[in-house]
Amino acid sequence: MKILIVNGPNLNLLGTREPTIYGADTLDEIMNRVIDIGKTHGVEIVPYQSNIEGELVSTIGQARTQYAGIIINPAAYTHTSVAIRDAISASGLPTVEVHLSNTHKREEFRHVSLTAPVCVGQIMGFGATGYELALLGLLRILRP
Ligand code: CA2
Repeated sequence: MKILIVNGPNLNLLGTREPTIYGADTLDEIMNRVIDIGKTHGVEIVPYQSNIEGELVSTIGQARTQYAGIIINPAAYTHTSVAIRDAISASGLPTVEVHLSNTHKREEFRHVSLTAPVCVGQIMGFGATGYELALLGLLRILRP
């Protein structure tokens, strides 16, 4: 079984700036931990990151044939992208939304997620651990 992790714009900067908001770990370090946890569950985790909305849409659009589920942090596109929302919905794959920060404690424009309504659930405010929690939640859905 394969699970795709989609990371949106600027998450490639993790560990280099704004550690008080997003933590000190790099995206590679976070993804490697999830890959290792996936291995203990017999699941292959495939991480992906792009700063480009269309690339994110295309990657989600191609996921259906290869993956059992998606974990996504759409980053700033969470609050703006109808295209990513539609791609998640069209994929038909169970998708869990992750945010490192608790966006409800932040600026008002971050309080709305266009993507959460087409996801099975959302995890936020637990930093990098959110990706691990998302994997456990997704596995419960895929292997009840
Ligand atoms: O809390 C999250 O995970 C967010 O998805 C992060 C996005 C933000 O726009 C969302 O509202 C909440 C920003 C990702 C940018 O990541 C950076 C990491 C290091 C330095 C600068 C940006």
